[in-house]
Amino acid sequence: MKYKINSLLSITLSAVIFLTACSSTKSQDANSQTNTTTKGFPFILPKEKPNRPLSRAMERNYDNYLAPRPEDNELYSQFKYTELKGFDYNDHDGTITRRDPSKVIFENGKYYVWYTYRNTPTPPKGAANSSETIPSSDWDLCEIWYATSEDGFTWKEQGVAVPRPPKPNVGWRSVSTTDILKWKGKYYLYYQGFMEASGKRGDDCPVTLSYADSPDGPWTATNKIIIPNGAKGEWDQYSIHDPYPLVYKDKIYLYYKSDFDGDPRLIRMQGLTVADNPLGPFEKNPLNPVITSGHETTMFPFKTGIAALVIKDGNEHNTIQYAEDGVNFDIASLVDLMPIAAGPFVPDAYTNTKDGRGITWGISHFTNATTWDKNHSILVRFDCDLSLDLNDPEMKKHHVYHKAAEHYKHGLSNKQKERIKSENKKLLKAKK
Ligand code: AAL
Repeated sequence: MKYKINSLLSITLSAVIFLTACSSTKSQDANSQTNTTTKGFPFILPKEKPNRPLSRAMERNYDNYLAPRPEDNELYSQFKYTELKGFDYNDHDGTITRRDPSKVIFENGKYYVWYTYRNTPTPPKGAANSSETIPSSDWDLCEIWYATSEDGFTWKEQGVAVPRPPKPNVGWRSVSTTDILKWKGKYYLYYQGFMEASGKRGDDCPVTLSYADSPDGPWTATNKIIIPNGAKGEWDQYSIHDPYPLVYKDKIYLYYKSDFDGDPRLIRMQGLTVADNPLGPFEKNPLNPVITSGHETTMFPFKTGIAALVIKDGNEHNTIQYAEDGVNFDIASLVDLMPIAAGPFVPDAYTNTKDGRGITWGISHFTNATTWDKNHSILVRFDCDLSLDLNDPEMKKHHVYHKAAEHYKHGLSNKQKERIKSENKKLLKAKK
């Protein structure tokens, strides 16, 4: 009996001990679980998305960019600028402009760039004051000129590539904003062809084309509209700007921009049109506009897709975007001080690559280079690291530092100062 009682006691004791042990392991487990879930976000930013609850912003930081840190993001870069040598601007009196450069290409042992060139008796005077010789805008009464260089810094201007054709051919009023395509050993310049002074209604034009066997010309004008404006009521009914061809998926992928929605609500977005032949027919993508922001077009093959610099204007300005299919773009990075109207050197622009390597430099422009009454633009070189083959930590710094003087240049207008004065007055009056 004694034995029975003892063994009963010992069984009960073991059970109690076992149960206590179990419950304490359980609570230890629970504690350690609580500890990991409530522990703060790690001090060292994880390279991979951590398996823990994340804020929407942190989800985005891992899902939307090529890397969680800008310096590891191949589509993030700073932009550095260098004044070009070799171009004369008539003491910057506004009578000579060079703007909207093409992509840079390397042929015959040198770099080539084409651009809008204006040489007029006066600076632009607006549509109302324009005439056969007085330009309405900086890109009115222009020709397409080109220059060559061995280092990309010092350029030798070679003169006209595409002059204005005689009236009434497309572009008789002005030819501007060109870009180059190399296709099956021939060269094609796409450009805006104006049939009236820019600014009469808006900045209205279609795109036309000249072709040549050599980048030095001679260029044969098609005198035809190659990329037509959209039908009445469509977003691109008035303007096809900034034609920008690439060879992608065995075809010519030509991106462009249009101004729409009417003045003063003007909006600028970008579209895509595709052809098998440089002379067309081009078929506009049914999803156009494919980029909802930006101003001039700047794209390059990147990995298996297409990357785009989305510069001024729109909700997504100051971004670099990427489309795996060349059509559906996502924001890949947010950047500062972007090159305006950038024409990059894109070695694989026409190789039909499925392994785009990116860009490291190009030519862009600064508009209103001095003052509005001497309005003209100048070409400039930009450098960056948007390349899979370069790793330049200086280009990957996280922000651009501006001196106070730069900020003060963007001061309040008189109208804004007046508004603030009257708001202060109202507050003071209410207090009395
Ligand atoms: C540029 C470009 C097109 C416009 C005008 C000249 O920045 O977008 O070329 O027509 O401005």
